Amino acid sequence: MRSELYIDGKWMAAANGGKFEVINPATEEVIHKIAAATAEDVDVAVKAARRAFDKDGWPKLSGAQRAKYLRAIAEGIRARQAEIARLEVLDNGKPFPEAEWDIADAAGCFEFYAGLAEQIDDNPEEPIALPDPRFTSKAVKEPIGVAGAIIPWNYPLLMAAWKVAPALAAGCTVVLKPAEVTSLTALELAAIADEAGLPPGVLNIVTGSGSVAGQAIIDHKGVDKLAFTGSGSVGSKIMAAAARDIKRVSLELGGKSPFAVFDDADIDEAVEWIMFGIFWNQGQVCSATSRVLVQEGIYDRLLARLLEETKKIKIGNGLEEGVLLGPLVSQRQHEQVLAAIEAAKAAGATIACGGKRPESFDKGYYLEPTVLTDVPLESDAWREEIFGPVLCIRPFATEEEAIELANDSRFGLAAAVMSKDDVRAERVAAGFRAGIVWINCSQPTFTEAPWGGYKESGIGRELGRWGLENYLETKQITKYVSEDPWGWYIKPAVRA
Ligand code: TAP
Repeated sequence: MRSELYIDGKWMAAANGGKFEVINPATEEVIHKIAAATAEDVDVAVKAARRAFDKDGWPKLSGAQRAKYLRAIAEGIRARQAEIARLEVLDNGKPFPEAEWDIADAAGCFEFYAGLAEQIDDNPEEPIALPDPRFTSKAVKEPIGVAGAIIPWNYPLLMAAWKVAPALAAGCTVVLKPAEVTSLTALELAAIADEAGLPPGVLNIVTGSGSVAGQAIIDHKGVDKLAFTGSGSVGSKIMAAAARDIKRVSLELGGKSPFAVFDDADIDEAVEWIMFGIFWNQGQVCSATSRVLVQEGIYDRLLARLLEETKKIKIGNGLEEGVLLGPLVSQRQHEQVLAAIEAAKAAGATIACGGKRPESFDKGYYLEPTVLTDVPLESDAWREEIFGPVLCIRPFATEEEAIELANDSRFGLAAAVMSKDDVRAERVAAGFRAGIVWINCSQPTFTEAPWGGYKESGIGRELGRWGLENYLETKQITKYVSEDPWGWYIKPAVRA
């Protein structure tokens, strides 16, 4: 396990020697200590990233040259997939097969953006048709500069990949701060990038707290672009910092995503997707479909099946075979989710199953998968992100009511609909005010497709070509091509 900051191609301790503890959420044991970057360390990292961008020529490489590094990083991740997945389980708590899936996706993300980097070479400029024949014009894309990337703890390596891969493909250089509670795999990414020969300063990883290292990144004048995934409250601070310095900004924030199941849906299939939508990764998923709406005709039968299946979920250490639900990521998150369940009860909700720490565990941040019914529409449980394995479920009568309930939220990240009537499913999908809509499923995520939210769920889109655009500026180059030496502006005045 690595324990130092990775800055300018070198491993180093924090300037003041500070460290923070890494806790295994399954056992509550301290398993490691990692350097806690200070503002001084962040300054060194940003200056290295600036130099790599402004002087050392990373943005001047062809897309194909940058793609070689990205492909080498993808290969490096794949070569160590099981080992990195194990680290992710120790750090985050998720079941090992889920971690393996994440690590493979992270490698795939680097490969995908290698492909897009090569395409930049194929289409370096876009001609612009002008109404005046004395001029020609074209638009070219150029990297924004130094990107400050701040990521959360729910998909540690994958979230790093979602930001680092498109930024490097675009020609930006990066200072990345992983979440303090899950920094291990970001440091492995640095080691892999180093082995891949990535030039010094192109990727810098500063581990440490949000209030010190994160704040130093967002306040640094040498950073041109802020890319953030996490809570709305920190997202708002990041946007304020970006507004002050006119930095480019993209935000991927939370959600309270609905899943509407119509009474022509297959109940077993629906139950499977509902469970995937809320219990995967312990429900610590920004797009978790945490508000399920079920049409009255099948509500009772579906709820009964859901409770039956939910009670069968094997809870335990993510490294144990067959475990489907690991511990929550941290004591803080465990306390917050338990508090949200208590608040739901106080507001009048019924705990149909779960709702507490499983009795068989006296250590570890475990929580039973929880289903809440009778959740008042105005309660926090219905309206706010809980970010844990907690599902709210309620019946609806008509399509109009389902859409209205689904859209009655300050968030708009994702939404899902299930119906055998394709025309209706498409109509409901069109009616959802959300950036990601799933029909007859919940959560499948493809690197190729745009990811991001409406309303308070964020600004901008990650993944696909949209993810690359996040790190590019558009430059207009217009040329005067007329043979008339008098030009276009002066001539009328001279004539007069
Ligand atoms: P946040 O506080 O938003 O943390 C996300 C990242 O921002 C972490 O790296 C964090 O650093 C950093 N950060 C915190 N304060 C900062 C500041 N002033 N300047 C710059 N960076 C800063 O999320 P959390 O506290 O871990 O989780 C709280 C809630 O956020 C969750 O319950 C959930 O509702 C939501 N959440 C959403 C997502 C997604 S994917 N949308 C992911 C995680 C959490 P630290 O290392 O110090 O935390």
